[in-house]
Amino acid sequence: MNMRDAQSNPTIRLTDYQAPAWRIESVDLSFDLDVARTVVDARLTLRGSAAPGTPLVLNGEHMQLLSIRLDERELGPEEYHVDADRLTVKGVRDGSVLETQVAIEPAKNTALEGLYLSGSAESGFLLTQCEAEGFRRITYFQDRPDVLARYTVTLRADAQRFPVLLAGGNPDGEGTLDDGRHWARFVDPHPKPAYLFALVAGHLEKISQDYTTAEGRAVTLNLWAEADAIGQCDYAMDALVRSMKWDEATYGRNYDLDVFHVVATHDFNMGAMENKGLNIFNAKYLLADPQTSTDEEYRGVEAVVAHEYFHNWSGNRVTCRDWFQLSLKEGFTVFREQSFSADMNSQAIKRIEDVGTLRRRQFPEDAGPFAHPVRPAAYREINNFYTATVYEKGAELVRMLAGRLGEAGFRKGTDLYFERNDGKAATIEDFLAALGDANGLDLSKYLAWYGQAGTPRLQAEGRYDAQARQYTLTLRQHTPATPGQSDKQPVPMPVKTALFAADGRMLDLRMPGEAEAGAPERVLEVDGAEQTFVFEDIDTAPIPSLLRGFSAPAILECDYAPEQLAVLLRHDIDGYNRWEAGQQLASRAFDGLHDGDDDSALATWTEALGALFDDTDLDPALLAELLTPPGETELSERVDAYDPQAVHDARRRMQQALADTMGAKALKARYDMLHAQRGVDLSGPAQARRRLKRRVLELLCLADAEVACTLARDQYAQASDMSDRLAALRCLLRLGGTAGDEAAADFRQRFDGQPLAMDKWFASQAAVPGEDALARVQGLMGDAAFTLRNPNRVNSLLGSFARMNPTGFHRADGEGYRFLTAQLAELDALNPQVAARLATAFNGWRQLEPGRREHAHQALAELSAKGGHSPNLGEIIDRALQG
Ligand code: B3K
Ligand code: ZN
Repeated sequence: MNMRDAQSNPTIRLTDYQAPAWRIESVDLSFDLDVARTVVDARLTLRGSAAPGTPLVLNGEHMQLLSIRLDERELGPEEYHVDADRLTVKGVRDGSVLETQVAIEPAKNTALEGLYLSGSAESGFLLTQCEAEGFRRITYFQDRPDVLARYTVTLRADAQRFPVLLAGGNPDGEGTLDDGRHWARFVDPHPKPAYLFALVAGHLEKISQDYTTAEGRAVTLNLWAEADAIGQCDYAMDALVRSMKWDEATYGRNYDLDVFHVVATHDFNMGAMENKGLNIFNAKYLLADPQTSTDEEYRGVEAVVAHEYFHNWSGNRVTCRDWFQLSLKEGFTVFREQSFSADMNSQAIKRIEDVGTLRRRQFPEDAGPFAHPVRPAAYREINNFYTATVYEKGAELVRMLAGRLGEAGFRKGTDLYFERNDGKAATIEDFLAALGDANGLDLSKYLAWYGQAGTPRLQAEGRYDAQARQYTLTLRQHTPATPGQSDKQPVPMPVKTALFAADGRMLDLRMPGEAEAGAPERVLEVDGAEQTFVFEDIDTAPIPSLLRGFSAPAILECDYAPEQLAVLLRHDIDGYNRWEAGQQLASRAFDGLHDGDDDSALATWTEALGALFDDTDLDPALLAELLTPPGETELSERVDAYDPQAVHDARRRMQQALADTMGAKALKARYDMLHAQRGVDLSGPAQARRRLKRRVLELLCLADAEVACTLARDQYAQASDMSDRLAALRCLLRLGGTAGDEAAADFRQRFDGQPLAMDKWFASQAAVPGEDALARVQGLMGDAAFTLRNPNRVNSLLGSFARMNPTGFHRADGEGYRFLTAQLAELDALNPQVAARLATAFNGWRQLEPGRREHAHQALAELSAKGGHSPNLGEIIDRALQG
């Protein structure tokens, strides 16, 4: 067995890409599966015209080579070489067949990459995770996405211990063997890279459904889970069928195997994985039932099921040439998933949620030490680049392209992209070329977005000339420097624009050269550093509504008066921009409180919301979002020396003022009205009501704690679904006192042994603000249900503390930092991917006020000095310290 460490991981650069010297045409794998020791036989048929003598270099780690044969001949020691992370073979020709046999140890695999065990050695099941580079822990192979091979996989195992045997592809026979063992074979007709390989073996139950694709293929859909969870798969099945239909209708994409398996596990490093024909899901994104899942989690299941299914084309049929192109599949697939979710739910709310996620997760990334382009130029550990930038900002870039081409043009473009690149490993250039060629356009200027880190600033300045009845809008863009990339270019930015009068009227727009007024909403294309746009026949000083629908992933800087934002908040017909105006106004209110004692913007904000609160026609979900100011992380970006307590206090004052403006009586009346309509109902309107009810209860906690406490206790006790129960628990925990303790104790007992509910129990306590949080979290680590070996548990307790609880984590005495680095060191030895992700909580340390900054710096420096980290954690710490 061998280990890589941070020192042995060299930097990989996009500019160094070289096509492989050898290709692997087909691979025949056979597994003798067991928990402690699994033996893997691989038979690779090699192709290539490399210069004679060019050795074949295969990746392979954490395995023991038992035998090696080339073209049916056992190789002698001088004919091959085994290193810690590779196997080099001499004498390979076009058409050669290489056979290796290796042994691996799944039960010892705590990194959850390669073949590993979910659950206990006695009753758990075996599964694989190969993306990005896990296949090299299974057998010696060219573990890179541009090597596409045809797979035949045979699984053999004890029939009692592993009754279910699954691998990707179509089933190709099964049978029994001597001594209680059995076998099953699978053939995948579609060439695929190694990262899409998967197998699963163990005790699992399934639900099945027949599906016929639009092209007429009969497919069996199987969703698999352990016996105690199989009853929670129905919603995912429903979401899968809807996703398949949607992709047929929207992109003309059909499923392409006879069977599609999806398996749930509680032990998974991320959300889910799109392995060809055998998706594997973190249980959190597959299992759902009203008792243990919130409305938000239902929407999460729907989105992730769709996302992984959509990868079958955007990712699997067309894959990435190298990992720098990751956003080719991820950004595009996130965009596809966002469009699907918007179609299934509410367009405006989905957009608000997605932009919110981008701001909370991607903007800070772009502003911190780990800033990288959507197509990074270099990496040490690719797993560190499954980031909000590659995913969410990548999706925004595809959205801009889709907007530029229009619905029909974009569809023509994606059709051409899939047709040209089917069965191939493609690049971002291939994507832009196909979209452009299908529409007779050159889209290569969009490459600038892919290569440049940092969030562009869009400055807008309007000038109204009453005499000429002209409004002139000047738009300027610049992108601040990011580590290692100081010179930035202007990027093509579609700025969707409308103009409003002070009375809320949307103005007709006529631009120079137009005979008469046209659409009241225009897309202004800003390509250069500065551009000016003129609007004619404008009879009143207008208020510009810019970047409507968040038409480009930029930060808008426009000198609005608070009253102008209030007009947009009340009257804009674009639900997203209405919310955005409210967020801008709230941010101004925050500035006034944080930087001094100016509460003028605050009054404008609370008054505008007060009026909207009484508007019963408003979608309750939108109202809930309007009533929520930007979070502490977003607000922290507005201040120079970030003092988390000061930001928290200012935000709390805003919320208090809002609650006081509404008044306890009106809040309680609205709560009662919403609560009267409760019941297990997953429809959109019912979810929207629960969303608003939760927000109203939170505000009532500020307006009248006593009344709110009584309501929350009742809501907790009588809840028929998890959304209501968890919302009440969170309020009670924040109110403090015995009611919170009692509810937490009840929850602990009620959901004992139910992992997904327990995760919420840990998370909601870890997120309660204040200095006591650290002691609470330390106490919770002693709970019998806590373990560092389970990624969901780590994220729910430590992740919530470090990310969702700024006043707790950033304690002024630095104890929060020292606690986290101690956990990171321990976690890294078990699971480097999870440790590295958690460590990114330190990324913003340089923005902190001097006292905290020094503590954070010291904690990081001490962790770094300890050495011996995984490449994953090492890269994150080094970048944070280099800045
Ligand atoms: N492609 C996987 C993510 C793999 C992460 C590897 N560290 C899931 C997804 O994006 O669909
Ligand atoms: Zn994905």
